[in-house]
Amino acid sequence: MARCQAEETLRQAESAFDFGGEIVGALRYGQGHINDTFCVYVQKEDGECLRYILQRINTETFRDPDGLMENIAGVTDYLREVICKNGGDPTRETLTVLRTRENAPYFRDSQGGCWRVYPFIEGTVCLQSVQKPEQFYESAKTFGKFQMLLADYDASTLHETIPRFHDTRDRLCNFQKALAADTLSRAKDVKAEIDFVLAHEKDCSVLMDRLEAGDLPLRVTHNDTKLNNILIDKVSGRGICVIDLDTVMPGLSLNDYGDSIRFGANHSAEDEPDLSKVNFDLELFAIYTKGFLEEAGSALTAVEKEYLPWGAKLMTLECGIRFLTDYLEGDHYFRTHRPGQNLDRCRTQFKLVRDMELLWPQMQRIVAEIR
Ligand code: ADP
Ligand code: GN1
Ligand code: MG
Repeated sequence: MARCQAEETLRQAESAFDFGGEIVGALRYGQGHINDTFCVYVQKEDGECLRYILQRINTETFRDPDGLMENIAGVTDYLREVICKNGGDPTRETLTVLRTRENAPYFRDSQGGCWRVYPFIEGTVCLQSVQKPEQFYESAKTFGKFQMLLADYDASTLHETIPRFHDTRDRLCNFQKALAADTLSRAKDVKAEIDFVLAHEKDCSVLMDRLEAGDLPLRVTHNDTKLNNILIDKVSGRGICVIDLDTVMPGLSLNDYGDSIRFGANHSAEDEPDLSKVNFDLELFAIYTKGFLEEAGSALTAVEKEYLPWGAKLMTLECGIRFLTDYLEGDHYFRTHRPGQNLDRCRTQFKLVRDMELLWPQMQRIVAEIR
């Protein structure tokens, strides 16, 4: 955002929300691919400093900001009550939507931009990759617990913020359309990746078929369970808060499990260009499986547990297909910082899928043992 415009947005935000003091600065923050996130610094009258997360909702991606914020306000209000009942600290264990002075969950700036505010959860870290295995275990427990805490949430009240978000079959279909259109003539340079997708066409239906057959239940799920969507307490090292609630919707527990594995069960960045550094780590896979099942396992059916390896593989495949589709379409969905970044992202995902296929019997054995 240009400086003048940023200052004007901050001025408008300050009149929309009561921050409890004066805004003294704001900086772009975090590494999300979708929303525009800023950390806002506020000075109270007594000189103490407060921080807030100010986010512009990506309304290209989330077409119904009212429905989206109704979901997030509803879920976080509900979590606050449950956390209080359980004797926890709701100011640290869930996001809190700061309401505007008119009690709305977000405000529109003069250019139509939709902005929401969360108090910054202090004393936490947000990791881009696993540094110690315990951190991955903590993230598993945190996401597993999140699913359990929302087990009785009325799913019928939730808006579907992105239709067919984890319908892998539909993602494949979108890829095929992008390939047929090939508007930027990029297909000729990514033949190997295209062939990889086409060779996995059948796999894309595995979980959707089981859902439609009634073998897998829909639950209230997060749907974007990357390691960097939880906050870890700096002192205790415990996972404390699940963030990035835009995609909380009815979904498959396997997808929440699988997306975490996709992102965290390796030691490289999602966009690592050197594929020799990208290796699926079975030990991390086992650690996450253990943590997730410890928290959410009692609620999962036998079929859900049996299909955990499929959750891991299909979320990785699906994400790779999405990156490749975006590359073919000109990089308009995922934020990129350099040319070819979505292609690099796609390649890491496909490398991880290949690794998983080679290690499939071991993955199944690990799940069976932990079950
Ligand atoms: P995106 O949807 O673009 O990924 P996120 O909601 O995940 O956006 O926010 C981006 C980053 O901002 C997070 O990865 C995290 O580092 C930070 N963040 C978001 N909310 C908070 C919060 N309430 N307290 C502290 N940090 C936060
Ligand atoms: C996006 O918003 P962020 O960066 O947490 C995307 C996820 C992808 C992920 C890949 C709404 O997540 O689905 O798995 O990038 N979110 C949306 O890193 O599309
Ligand atoms: Mg995020």
